[in-house]
Amino acid sequence: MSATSGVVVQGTGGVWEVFTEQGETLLASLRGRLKHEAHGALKLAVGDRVTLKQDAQHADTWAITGIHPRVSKLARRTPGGRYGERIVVANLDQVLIVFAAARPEPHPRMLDRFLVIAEANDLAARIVLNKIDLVSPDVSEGLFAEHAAAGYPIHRVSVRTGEGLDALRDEVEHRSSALSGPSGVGKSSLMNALFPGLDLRTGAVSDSMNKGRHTTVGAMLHPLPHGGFIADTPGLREVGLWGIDARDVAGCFPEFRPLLDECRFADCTHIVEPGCAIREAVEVGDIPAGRYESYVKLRDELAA
Ligand SMILES: Nc1nc2c(ncn2[C@@H]2O[C@H](COP(=O)(O)OP(=O)(O)OP(=O)(O)O)[C@@H](O)[C@H]2O)c(=O)[nH]1
Ligand SMILES: [Mg+2]
Ligand SMILES: [Zn+2]
Repeated sequence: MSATSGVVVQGTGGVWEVFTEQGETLLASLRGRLKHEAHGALKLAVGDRVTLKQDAQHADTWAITGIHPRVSKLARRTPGGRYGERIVVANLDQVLIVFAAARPEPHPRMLDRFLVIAEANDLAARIVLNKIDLVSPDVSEGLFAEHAAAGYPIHRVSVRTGEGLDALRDEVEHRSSALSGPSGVGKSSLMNALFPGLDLRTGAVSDSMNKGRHTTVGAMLHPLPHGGFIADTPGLREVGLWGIDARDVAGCFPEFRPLLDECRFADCTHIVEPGCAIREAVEVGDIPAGRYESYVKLRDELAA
C-alpha cells in the first residue's frame, strides 16, 4: 500500500481533488470517521494538507487518512446560516487585493472594507494597484498612500506595459494566495499575465458557475508552475464582514493598534468618549481622516 501527501485543490463534498507532492492530481475520498464535525459541518476544506493511502486492491482508489492542522482559514456563514461557519479556503498565506488606478476609479474606502475582512481572518494582505499606464506616475504614487503608511505592501503594476509584474510574481510564487477586488480592475488579466497558460476562471464568471453547480465546496486552488497556489473564488468580498465583532474592528486597522491601550476607557468605542487616543490621533493628522471614517462606518454596520 503506498502513501503520499498533498493539498486539497477542489471538492464536491464526496470526492476531493488532491495535488500531491509529486505534482500529480488524485481523486480521493475521506475515511468515514474523518467526514464530519459536530453539526454536520464538513471537516475537510479546500487548502487543507492531507495524507493519502492507496487501496491495496484498487490502485486508482485513494483514501484521505489524515488532515494536518490548519494555519489559517477564510470562512463564511454556512448556507442557511444555522451552524456558523463554512471554511472556503484553508491555509492561505495571503490575499491579493486588486484595484485599478483608473477605469474603474479606485475607492480607498472600499479598499478599507477588503482590508478589514482580511485582518479579521488573520490573513496578510498585499495591495495591487493595476492599470498604472492610465495615470501619471504622480497620481499612481499618491493613490493608497495612507494604506502604504499603515504598513501594507503595495504593488503598482500594469498588465498592459508589464511594469511591476516580475516583483509581484516573486511574492506570489511558492505561496497560497486568494485574489480579491472589484469587477473590471484586471484580476483575470493579471493572473494570465503572471502565469500564462493557467487559464483561470476568476471573478464574476466563476461565481455564476459555482451557483449552477452547487455541489462544489468553497474555492478552487490552481497549482502554480513553480509551486504555490492561487484560489480563484470566492474572494474576500464573498466572505464579507461575517463573524466580525464590532469591538474587534479597531484592531483591524494596523495604525490604530499601538494606540488602543491609550484611551481613557478600556471599552472605548473611539466614537464619542472623552480621552480617546484614536480620535486625538485623527485630529492631529496621525491617523488619516478617511481611514477613521471607514472605521466608524464598518463599526456601525456591525453594531446594527
Ligand atoms: N489600460 C489597462 N487596461 C487593463 C489592464 N489590465 C486589464 N485591463 C483591462 O481591464 C478590463 C477588465 O479586465 P479583467 O481582467 O476582465 O478584470 P477582472 O478584475 O477579472 O473583472 P471581473 O472578472 O469582472 O471581476 C479588460 O478590458 C482588460 O483588458 C492594464 O494594466 N491597463
Ligand atoms: Mg475576471
Ligand atoms: Zn478610543
